[in-house]
Parts: sequence; structure tokens; C-alpha cells
Amino acid sequence: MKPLSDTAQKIKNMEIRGAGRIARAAASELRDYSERVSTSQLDEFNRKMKYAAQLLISTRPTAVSLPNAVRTVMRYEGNSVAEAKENIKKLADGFILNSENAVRKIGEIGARRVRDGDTIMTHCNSSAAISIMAAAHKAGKNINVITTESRPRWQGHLTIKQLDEIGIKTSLIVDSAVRYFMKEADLVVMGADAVTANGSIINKIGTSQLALCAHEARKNVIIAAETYKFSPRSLLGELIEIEERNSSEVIADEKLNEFKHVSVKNPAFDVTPREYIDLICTEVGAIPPEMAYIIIREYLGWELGDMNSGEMIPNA
Ligand code: RUB
Repeated sequence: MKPLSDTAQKIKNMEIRGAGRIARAAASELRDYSERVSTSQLDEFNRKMKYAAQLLISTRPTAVSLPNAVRTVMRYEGNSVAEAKENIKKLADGFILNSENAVRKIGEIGARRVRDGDTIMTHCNSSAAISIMAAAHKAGKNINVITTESRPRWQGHLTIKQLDEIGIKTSLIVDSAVRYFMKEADLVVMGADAVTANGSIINKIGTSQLALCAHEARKNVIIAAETYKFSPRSLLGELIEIEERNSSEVIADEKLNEFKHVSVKNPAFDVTPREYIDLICTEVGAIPPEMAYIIIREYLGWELGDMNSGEMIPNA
């Protein structure tokens, strides 16, 4: 398979997954793809870059980090193909470096909200959320983590492996046990695929029921999210598309075919309203969800006019 379609396929089938990793993989593929485009005609080069950008964006619809990363790289300029390639490399490398630094910074900021002896409940597998736990552990705080399995794709198994490697004590629970164990948790820390202008967050299916349980039990919910996960298009009133994945992730096709009246619903993400979120921890500070609009305006550099232009990459 060609490297561009190979990367697109890996993102689609979740070999590369997690909103931050997806974004970095797309930026790095655009850079490498641009190197491989052999034309000296700028028009043709631009056309091919747009094709690659659209292909990468189409792989997964929910993680806003993906179109935001692609758009960052596609802001390239240059009067020749060579100049354009150089600029693309600079933008892509800059995005990747900023992204890695952002995850580290979120850890440092978020760890201040974790007290010695705390038990943290988490869901799915978020690098940004784990960065907070790792930083708290590194600071010498004795923490325990309760991790959900995160069916149907079992991302909780990735989380327990990562936490185990760091040396953090972790309990693995089934997704339906979150309310049962909420009494043992001091706070909830999770990641995000998207943050909307009104401060809602979109993350792995089950995030909203965990946040609701935490709210009921008066436990704080911290969402770890880099600024490039905020959705500029939500300012235009657009809703984030929730990815619906294949039924075979939930039940084998042969088993499902035994039934006449059964269908499977498999949304990969859900929306947690801002009422259930205490803090969104970004690399530029820990903010209340109500401040999401400011992040979009100040840090993503989006203007409404910009969004209405034909150059707009969809769904960012
Ligand atoms: C992953 C998921 C993660 C966010 C944030 O879903 O919901 O919580 O993407 O991850 P999937 P990170 O496994 O379907 O991609 O903090 O690593 O960006």
C-alpha cells in the first residue's frame, strides 16, 4: 500500500488512535507525502496536497485535532514547489513538537490538582490524561487509578499497561461498574477528542455517564485537552459528528446473523455537557469549560470570516 493511503488506513482501523496521536500522524504524513510529490508545477503540487489533506481528514470524523492539524500544515506558503515543501516541513514539525510539549505541560498543570493519596478514575486511553497521572506520580504523590475497560475496543488495557510501566497502582473495572466504584474515587481525569465553543466535550463513549456519576457524587471532573482539540466550527453552530463504528466490534457477524430483529448501535464517542466538567486542563492553563470560546479565538487563530472562506478544511 502507498504510504499516504497506508497512514489513512491505519487511522481508520485505529492502529493509530487517540486524538493527539492521530493529529501528529496526519501532520507527519502530509510532510512526508509532500516530499514524495515529484512535480515542479506548483498548481499540481497544491492539488495533490489538498487531496492528501482531504483523505486524511475523512478517516475519522470526531477528533477535531485531525482537521486542526491538517489545517495548520495546509497554511503553507511558497512561490515554488521547493519553497512550499520547506514550509510544510516547518509547519508539520512545529505542530508535532508543540503537540508533544502540550501533553507534557498539561501533565504539569493538571498534576497540581491531584493530592497525595488521591484515587483517580479514568476512561479509555488518553495520553493527556495519563500525562497528569504520570506527573503527579513523578512529583512523589502516592496515587491510585481506577481504569475502565472501555469496550468495545478495550483501550483500558492500553491504559493499565502504560500506568503499570510508570509504576502507578491501577484497578481495572468493567464499564458498567463506574457508579459502584465512584465512592472510592477522589476525582475523575479523562481526555477529549473535541471541545466545543460552549464548553461541552466529546470523548470515548461512556465518558458522559462517568461524568454524570461523578457529578452526582460531587467528585471533580478534569478533562485534559490540548488547545488543538477545540472546535472552531462549533462557533458557527456546527455539531461534532459522532463516529458510528462497525457492528462487528460489538458482536461477531455470524452471531448477529442468527437474529432476525436485532441491530447493533456502536457510537464511538459521546457528548459531556459542561455542567459535569469542573476544569479543562490545556497547555495554556486550566480553564473552566465556559472559557472554551476564548481558547478558540485566542489560541487557534480563527476568525469567522476565515471559516466561511472556500479554503476552509471541513469539520475543523
Ligand atoms: C480515544 C479517546 C481519547 C481521546 C484523547 O478514542 O477517546 O480519550 O482521543 O486521547 P479512540 P489523547 O481510541 O477511538 O481513538 O489524550 O491521547 O489525545
